Amino acid sequence: MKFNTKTIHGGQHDVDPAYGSVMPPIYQTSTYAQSTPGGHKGFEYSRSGNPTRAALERAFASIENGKHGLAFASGLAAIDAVIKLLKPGDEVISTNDLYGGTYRLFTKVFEQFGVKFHFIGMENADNVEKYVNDNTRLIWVETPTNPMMNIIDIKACAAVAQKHDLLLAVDNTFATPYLQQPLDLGADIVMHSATKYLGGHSDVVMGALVVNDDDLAEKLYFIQNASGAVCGPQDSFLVLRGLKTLHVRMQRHCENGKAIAEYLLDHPKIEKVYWPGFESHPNHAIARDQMRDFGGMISFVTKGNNYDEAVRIVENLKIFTLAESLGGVESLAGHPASMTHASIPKEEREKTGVVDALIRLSVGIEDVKDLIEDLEQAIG
Ligand code: P1T
Repeated sequence: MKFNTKTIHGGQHDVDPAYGSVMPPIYQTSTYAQSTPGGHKGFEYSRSGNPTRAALERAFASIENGKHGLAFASGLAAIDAVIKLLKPGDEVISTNDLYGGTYRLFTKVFEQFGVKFHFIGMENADNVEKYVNDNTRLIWVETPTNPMMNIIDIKACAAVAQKHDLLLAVDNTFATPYLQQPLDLGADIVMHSATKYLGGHSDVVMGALVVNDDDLAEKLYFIQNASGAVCGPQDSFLVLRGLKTLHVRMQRHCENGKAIAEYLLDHPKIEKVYWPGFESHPNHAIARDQMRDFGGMISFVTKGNNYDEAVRIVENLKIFTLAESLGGVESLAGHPASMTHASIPKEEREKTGVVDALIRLSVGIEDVKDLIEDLEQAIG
């Protein structure tokens, strides 16, 4: 089955044996009647499993070309489950440019349980191997990175992971499986904030994991059930509905993203535009190799690198909404230093380019002429 068919039909066979409804019913129930202790029809309690969530988990697995999908209450809950595979003393090599909440979870929650994180630049994958030692268990990759749009070579990281018997997890939130499928490139775990492009309509907070390996799936399922950060049936339904248009939404996000990146690049008041579709992007060749297109996420800095100017621009936007999050049909603008990445100490974030004047755009699927006009009037 091709990707554009999988978004609609993947894992959706036989979703309603009772009446044949085309969309899976929302099983709004916490529990299931048993005829005798243990005598149930596959579901016993909705933390452990729910038919609507199960339909979504099959869809997640299908679009990421994986065998097992797991849905969580948020993207961070999904990441939390991955790190719970580790033990005190274990070490993780993570990209140093990543979502601020992921950094906060790693440093403020898991470091106190004795897991050690190395935050390193991964634009050159050779750098990764230098940090491998006997305690290393996991490589954590986000690509494109949030918000600097760095591109990390997934195949090269997979080679390091295989050589040293490590797990490779890829946060595929920015790219989505429409643009890249990390399991096919050698990753062991794909993670999503399904809050973003997978849901696609800014109405649900959710996370996802997809894996191929049966043992790994069993361990993650154990953690999902034992820790309990599952999503509800209503949210599962909404994300399933969102998924069905992922490919058409992504096509338009990419077209609009390209037009806006090029508009910003030519703008006399803009100093620097971060978007992997430019040939001048340092890892454009890798992006071209591992991605199908370049997406609708763009970051930029105005000339003079001025905080007040950045704030003035995001406040003046009328169609772009100033808000956290990304990946919905509507365009959003964010100020990472004070919003999504405020939990990273200033000196750490500035090392990776998250300066006070940085603005991040999630380009939506509106008419691109309106979006450019909006940027024009806001930048001035
Ligand atoms: O918000 P949540 O669903 O828990 O997902 C966390 C997360 C994980 N990974 C990436 C790459 C993300 O971008 C996020 C959430 N990001 C934002 C809310 C944001 O505005 O960047």
